[in-house]
Amino acid sequence: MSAVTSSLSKRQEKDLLSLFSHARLHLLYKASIHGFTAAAFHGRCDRQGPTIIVAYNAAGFVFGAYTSKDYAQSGQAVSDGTAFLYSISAERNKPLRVGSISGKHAFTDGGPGPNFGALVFLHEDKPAVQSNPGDCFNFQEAEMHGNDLALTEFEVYRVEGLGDLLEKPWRNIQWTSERKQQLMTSIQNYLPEIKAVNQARVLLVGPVGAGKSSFFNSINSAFRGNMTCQAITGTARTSVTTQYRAYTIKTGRRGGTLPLILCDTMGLEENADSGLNVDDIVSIFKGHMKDRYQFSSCSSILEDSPGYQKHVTLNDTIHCLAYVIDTCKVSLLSQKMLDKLTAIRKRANQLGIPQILLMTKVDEACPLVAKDLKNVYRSVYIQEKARQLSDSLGIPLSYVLPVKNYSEELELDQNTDILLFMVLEQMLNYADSYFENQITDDQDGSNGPELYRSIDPRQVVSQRDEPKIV
Ligand SMILES: Nc1nc2c(ncn2[C@@H]2O[C@H](COP(=O)(O)OP(=O)(O)OP(=O)(O)O)[C@@H](O)[C@H]2O)c(=O)[nH]1
Ligand SMILES: [Mg+2]
Repeated sequence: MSAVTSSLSKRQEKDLLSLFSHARLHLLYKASIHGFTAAAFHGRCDRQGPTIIVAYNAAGFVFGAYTSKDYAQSGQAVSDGTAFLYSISAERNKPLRVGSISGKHAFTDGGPGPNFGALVFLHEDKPAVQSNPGDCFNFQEAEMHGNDLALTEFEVYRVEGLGDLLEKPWRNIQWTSERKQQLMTSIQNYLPEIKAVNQARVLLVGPVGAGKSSFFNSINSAFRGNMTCQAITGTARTSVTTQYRAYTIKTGRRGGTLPLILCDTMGLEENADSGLNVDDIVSIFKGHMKDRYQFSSCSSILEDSPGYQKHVTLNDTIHCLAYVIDTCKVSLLSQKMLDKLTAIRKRANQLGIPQILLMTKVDEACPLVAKDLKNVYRSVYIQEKARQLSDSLGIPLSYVLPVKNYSEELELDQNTDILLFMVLEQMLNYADSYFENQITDDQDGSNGPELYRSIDPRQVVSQRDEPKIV
């Protein structure tokens, strides 16, 4: 999913949001990228629920129209008591808001560009607006758009209500230093159930920019005790991560390594021939991809590729798969992306790999969570997004974990660490389920009872005991 970014400045976005009581904006359509045509507009904005049009002109006006009703090209005149036109300009310290003239409809739901009577956007499939004040809405043209009817940009956002806080959280978290310590200790003391396996291997997979590399950096920072940035992170159209990386994590500067390897990948994109491909993911599942393999969108790793590892053991295979999804983009996941994720899920199921879903950027998604991370399981919005993800990917809600990565902070934070460690603890629990399945699969005892750690959970592991994969 390549990133199409908003042209709104922080100040303009704040002004726009002030027109609603408690909302988030999701960019659906940007004419400079998708085309200044009615067809491009309808292709992205029809049947999206409440939306706001944001038109920009060279005179510095940001103006447009809100409706809570769907665009559906029905040909009908649509009434909407909540619809309004608005204008934001640097000269005004509050947005201008204009409701419809009493008894008049809000817009004509036709095939051409959005037609609010007084403002007709994408007029004749051009970057232009037609202005007819008095037709359904009344305003002074100089105040609305400064008489500049040529558009420099045209965007449409879905407006999502954020809801409030639940009285009771949907998961109980102890936000205490004792809990943080307890989680840290249990993660550090974890030992995979199979003796010959030294570390649980967890694979991070998800769309471009979802926060996969940041998750590794955050865990690494939390265990080292200071901010680290070993994995390169950032925002770009295509994946910032282009190499497969299997990261080990140290506890403290000179401490030992955690019994966990986090494997970072290139981001997924909608199209079949861009971003990380499903065949490469399957090779990673089976342990065939070497650390630092350079991904290529157009071809997958082959047995004779330099980064291909032929002989693999249980130490090399993936023991838990974590999907990483940006909470802000949940409702914008395209069918193509969902299909890709479903194909990955199918292959992981076939190989018996347990799966978990991380919902990142909860701070960006909900201002109540940004204000206080302890609201994460009380935010109606976050709960709704978790349910939505669980439904669309067919993953039980209990496998969905909201998380906040460190992104711009200079100091560690106890609550952020607790959420991060809870995710890690679940990953290790799920890796155990994978190991348990290996044990069940081997009940004929052909590998010998000494294979499993349950006999002596603290026994030191020898590299020479590695069981072979069949
Ligand atoms: N506010 C906030 N920003 C985040 C969070 N996680 C990641 N980011 C930011 O999102 C951007 C993308 O993060 P990355 O970790 O590079 O994402 P990625 O999934 O590795 O992306 P690719 O490697 O390009 O596929 C960066 O600017 C991060 O700082 C989060 O939980 N909260
Ligand atoms: Mg990355």
